[in-house]
This record gives sequence, C-alpha cells and structure tokens, in this order.
Amino acid sequence: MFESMSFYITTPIYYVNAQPHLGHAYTTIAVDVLARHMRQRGRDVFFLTGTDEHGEPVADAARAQGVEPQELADVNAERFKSLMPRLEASNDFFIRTSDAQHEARVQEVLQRVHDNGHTYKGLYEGWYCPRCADFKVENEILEGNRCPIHEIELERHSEENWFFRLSTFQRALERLYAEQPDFVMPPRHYNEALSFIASGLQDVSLTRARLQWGVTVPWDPGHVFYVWFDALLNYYTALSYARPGEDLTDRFWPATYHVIGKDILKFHTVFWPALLLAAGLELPRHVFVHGFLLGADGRKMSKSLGNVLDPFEVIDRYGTDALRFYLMRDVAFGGDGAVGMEAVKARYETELANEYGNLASRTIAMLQRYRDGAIPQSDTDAGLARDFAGLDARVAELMDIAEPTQALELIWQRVRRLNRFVEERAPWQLARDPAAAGELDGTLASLAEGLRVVTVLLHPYMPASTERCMAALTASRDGAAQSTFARAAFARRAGGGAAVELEPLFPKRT
Ligand code: ME8
Repeated sequence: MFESMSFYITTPIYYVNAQPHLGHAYTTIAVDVLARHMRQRGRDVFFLTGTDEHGEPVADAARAQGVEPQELADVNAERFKSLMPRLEASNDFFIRTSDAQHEARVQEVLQRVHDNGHTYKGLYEGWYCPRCADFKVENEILEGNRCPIHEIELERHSEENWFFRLSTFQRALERLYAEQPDFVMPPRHYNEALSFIASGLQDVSLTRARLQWGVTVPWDPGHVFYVWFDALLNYYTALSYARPGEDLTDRFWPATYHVIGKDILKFHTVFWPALLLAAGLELPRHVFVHGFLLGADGRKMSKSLGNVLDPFEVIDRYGTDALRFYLMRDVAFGGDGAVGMEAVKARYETELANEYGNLASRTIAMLQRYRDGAIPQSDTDAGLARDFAGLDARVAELMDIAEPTQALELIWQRVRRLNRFVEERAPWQLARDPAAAGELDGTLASLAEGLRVVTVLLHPYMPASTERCMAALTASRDGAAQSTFARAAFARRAGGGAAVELEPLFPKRT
C-alpha cells in the first residue's frame, strides 16, 4: 500500500489553553503504536506531536487567568511535553507554534498563497465559537445558536479580514476525493467530509484583525493569521527545523498519516488540502479520523459530570503499558467508546495479568524448572504453527490501514491459543515421564517460540513490558535485534539460547 520507505505520522497539536487529558493521551498513544510498528518494519519513521499556542482559545484563557498568552503557553506546553515520556511516546520532535522558525515558515507559505492570488480582503460577518476558534456555517449550528461541539452560545462577529478563496477549490477537492477514496479513513468520515464539500464550499477568513496573539500577516501587519491556518501548517514547517542544520522536508513530506479526532475533521479534510494546493505543496496520503472517548456512563467526558478518567491516575495505579493496552483494546479505534477505571481494572486482571503475564511467567518458569533455563532446540508444534501462519502479514496489513485494535485482537487470540496449548500439553505431566523428554522439548520450544512472536507483535503497544519479557527470553542474545518485524514469524524449528527469571509483568494491584 505504501509507496516509499519514509513514514511520516502526526498527532494534532494540542491547545495550551488547558492541561493534557485522556483524549490527548489517546491520540498520542495510537500514533505511537503505529510509529513503533513501522520502525519495527524498518520504515524511516518521523513522528510529530506538539502544541497549538496561538489564537482566541489561548488568548481568552490567559486573560481569564490574568497572565500573558506566552506565559500560559510556556506553562502548558511544558505539561504536554512532559506527558510524552510518561506515555512512552517515541515522538521525534515536539513542535510549538510559538517557535520562531515555525512562524517564519508560516509567513513564507501563506505569502505564497497570497501571491498566487488565493486571497482577498472583505467584510466577514458570521457566527463564531471562541472555543473552536471557528466561524460556523448554517448547517453546522445547533438549535439556539449553539456550537455543535462545545454547545455554548455562538457570538456574532463582524470584521474586515483577508479571505482564503476556499470556494475555488471545490472541483479540485471533489477530484481528490474521487481519485483517492482512502484519503480520509475510515469510510464514514470520508463520506462526512465529502458531503461537507458537496454542500458547497464558502470562502473562509484567513486573518483576524481584532487579535494580536498570532503570526503577523506579512503583507498586512495589522492582522494575524487565523489560528487554524498557522496550526495546520505545523505538519509542514516542523520538518524544516526539527533537526538543527538539516531540512527533513524532502525526506518526509508529504505526510503519510495525519491522525485526528473527529472534532477537527473539517479543518484536516477540507481546509488543509485546499491550502496545500493553493501553496503548490503535495497533499498528505491519508487522514485517519478516530472517535471520542466517552465517560463510563456513555456520555461525553466532562469534569462537571464527574465521569473523567485521568490518564495519570491510571498510570500511577497500573502503569503506562496498561493504559496503552487498555485504550487500544477497549475502544475500537475509529469509533466512539466509553472508558472508566473499572474497565481498566478488568482488562488488567483478566487479560494482562492472567493471560499475557501468566503465559510469560509460566513459560519461563517451566524452562527453568525442566531444562535449567535452556530453550530446547526442536521442531515446533505443527498445529500451533498453523494457527500462527500469516499472523505477521495480517498484523502489518491492519497497521497499514490504521487498525491497531483489530491487529491487537488477532495477536491476543494467539496469546489465548498459547495458554490453551499449555493446558493441552500439560508439560508438568510430560516432565514425570522420561520417555516423553522429546515431546517436552518440543512443547517448551513451541511455547517459547509462540511467546517470542506475540511479544514482538505486542511491542508497539506495550514497549516496557515486552522489552522485559524479551530480555528474559533471549538472555544470551541481543534483545533489541530480536524485536524487529523480520523476527515476527513463528518458526518451524526453534529454540537455542537461555531464558532467565522474569518478575511478574503485571503484578496484583489493589
Ligand atoms: O483541536 N476523545 O486541539 P485540542 C478522543 N489545537 N480524542 C480526544 C478527546 C476525546 N474525548 N478530546 C480530545 C485542537 N481528543 C487543535 C488541533 S491540529 C493542526 C490543531 C484529541 O487540544 C483528539 O485527537 O482541542 C482531538 O482531535 C484533539 O485531542 C483535540 O485537541
């Protein structure tokens, strides 16, 4: 499916008007799983995340707190930045839109859009949501003049602005959607974007005159760019300065995957491709749209409803891997899903501790008890081999279309298969019969091989636990090299090397 070795994947850049929450962690973790998987496959990966710092949402929040916007941005950007290692996110760069290099590059690109004749000055009047920093068109507005996302009352704004001629890209976007049905995934969001385009595109405001907190418009310095244009361009500008003295644009542009929540669909699937066309830049390959995390009660998570799941509380109680696993497993990626601490606990105990954790502990314990830790060299079980055949290719296919939940389900079926295999073979009985030594060798080699394969495939989801397991299982080898995707196939003959003791991967929690 992919044309080149490079794989450039992004999260949205998060607003610094508030602190990080589970929604931010969710997108970041999903992107990290995809990025780590692609690295295992030897792709040249660049994973970008960061913060969106300009515009009304931040200026208003700063005013409410009696601080300068830059001050609020600095404090909250630091919070988002320090969230990344806590999530074990392996981002290659963290962009802040108040970076001077970003601002200069935004000016350069938008000046080109202006020079290419895609802007004009006019009077804008419309219904505006200050939380979205977005003017809403008629068919988006809820009853009582309310924002469809924040449900707050919209404000009537009127001002002289520079406009972006979005309407002139109607045809080009229709062609893009016709030619590239996987431009937006999954299909229901492709359809949503397409019907937005089909309903007729109106020109949009490109600059704001009332606001100072933004990137100055080079051809009209009394204006700043509307925050969304400045923000979207982060995906492009970051490559030019992420590595000092090196420009990564040719290596990674266009982006392979923009992963976003469905709240910001219009900007990424309509404004963004039109803006890139206007600037003469290549379009991203795919925009993947995921759903909303809801409270355990099935309602939108909100502090006032008290149904918010705090990512830090989950990490403190169960660990980062458990949070990552839970989010990728419990909420089918792409759809909406309810989350809550009870459900985290259930997944932790039944699946992480009792299934994968137990498989790892018992496999290594049996190798130690019956073979002094040596992994016997032997043919592996033919039935198991059949059940594992093609698993690696199938997982790769699903990851190529951003389906980490489906891929995880396939891997998990094999975790369960291996536990059943232990019960079927009852190695403790084989160990009592000297004539069954060969069979015991084959059983232990098969188990070690199966555990090794699921551990390689689970690595992107749970980097820390799988590294521990791999290190115990390949004590005499280079653990990192064992985690590449080339090693994700179940071998018909396996074994060799030694296993060393493994502390429980997912110990009991209170
Ligand atoms: O929109 N469920 O920033 P933002 C799932 N700065 N994902 C959620 C979520 C939830 N309940 N809540 C938030 C912005 N997210 C802009 C983006 S991009 C050029 C500019 C995730 O801080 C999801 O990815 O409001 C959503 O799209 C994003 O956070 C919005 O973050």
